Amino acid sequence: MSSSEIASSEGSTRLTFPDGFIWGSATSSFQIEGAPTTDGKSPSIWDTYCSVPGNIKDGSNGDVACDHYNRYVEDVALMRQLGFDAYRFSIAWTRVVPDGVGAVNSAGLDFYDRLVDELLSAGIQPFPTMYHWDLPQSLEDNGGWVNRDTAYAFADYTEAVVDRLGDRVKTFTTLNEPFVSANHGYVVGEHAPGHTSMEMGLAASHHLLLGHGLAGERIRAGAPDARLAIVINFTPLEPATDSEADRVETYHRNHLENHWYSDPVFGLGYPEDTADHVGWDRSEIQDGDMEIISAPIDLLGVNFYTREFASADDSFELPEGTPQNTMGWELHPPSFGKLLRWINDRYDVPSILITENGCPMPDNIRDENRIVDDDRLDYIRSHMAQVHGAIEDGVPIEGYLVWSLFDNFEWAWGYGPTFGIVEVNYETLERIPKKSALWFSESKSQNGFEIS
Ligand code: GCO
Repeated sequence: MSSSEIASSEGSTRLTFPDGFIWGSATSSFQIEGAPTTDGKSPSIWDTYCSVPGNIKDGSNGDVACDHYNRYVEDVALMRQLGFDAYRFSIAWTRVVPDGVGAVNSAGLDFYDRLVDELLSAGIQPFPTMYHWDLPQSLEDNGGWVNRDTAYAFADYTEAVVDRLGDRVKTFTTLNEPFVSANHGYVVGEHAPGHTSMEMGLAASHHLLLGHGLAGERIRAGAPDARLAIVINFTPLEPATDSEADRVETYHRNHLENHWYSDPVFGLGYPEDTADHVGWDRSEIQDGDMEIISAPIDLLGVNFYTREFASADDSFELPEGTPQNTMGWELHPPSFGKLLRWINDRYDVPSILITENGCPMPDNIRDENRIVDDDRLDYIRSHMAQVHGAIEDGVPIEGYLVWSLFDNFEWAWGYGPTFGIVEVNYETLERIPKKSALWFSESKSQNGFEIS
């Protein structure tokens, strides 16, 4: 059966997704695992970054987080109870190759081995991501992603993971949001490792993409039947005003945020005029790099949260009353549907999985012990309706993973923003599904939902 849209007598509409549509959730290693030194794990750039006063809003770190490293059995059982098809998680490089290069730490791999087995026995497809921002500190000490060697180290680490998990994992994802790794980590400095240099960011962007391509070769060789994926975040941009300056700003920011990674992966190269505009000499690009980067992938992971407005003087603020989440990001579902059609029109994309979509909300209403998060439920429902509409228009979307399974460590924001559909009590570490989790679970069981 394909997707369908059936109007009911009460004025609401039932949206049904195609058979086999994947419903699930996503997390990342540093945000949930804790256990920062267990079984031979070394520090990542995020352990270091958190240790500098002022870097994290609430002064917190990832030392305990959701304690998932010790509670993964309980966590998988919860996902099974909710009926999820898939779980996207990331692997901590610092557990598998603690020095960044060289010796493989078997005890670190054992954890992901057990997690994959636990998921499979619960009937949940594992979607591991090789890199969700937690670079080994030892590599950063040698220049991090600004150093080309890091791309090769990433491929070696990936090979070690594929050797261990490739007999069971059917989709391997290389990078999560390379834009954020390069921009927030090397240009803006609001993420680890905290550099503030456009030049470093441009070098990092190329080496991240090279790392994706090189790791992809190892995935192809080590797990020929597995699918190869990359996860890219997209933030649709609109000019704040009609002025020429704002339109030029929007044009280049759009290239830097929404084309810079996907264009090279799909063989279109870097946006040349914007590369000139930001003064990139391209000295990092060596012969053959662009071919390695553009080797075919099987799946594009799309992360979407919000749209933004660009103004040349950075003066734009959302008008009062604009619907937004607790981090001040506008809630604008139509931008999502438009984006999905744009991706499908622009690229020869074999399949799309929504790998992240969700929102932090106040979570201040309870019924007994459960958070009643109708606002988050509405966000997920209205964004999934956009996904449904895009599927109807022929965009090949195979599933939707909500960000996030749990409330967790939201990077520089610490534990303030709560993205989870499952609440985590940070005192007791108890997990309690919010109303949105129950709705998502119920919708999954019917492969659709009502929308008014
Ligand atoms: C992301 C991140 C998540 C964030 C989420 C909300 O890939 O951006 O995967 O780690 O928590 O996006 O900011």
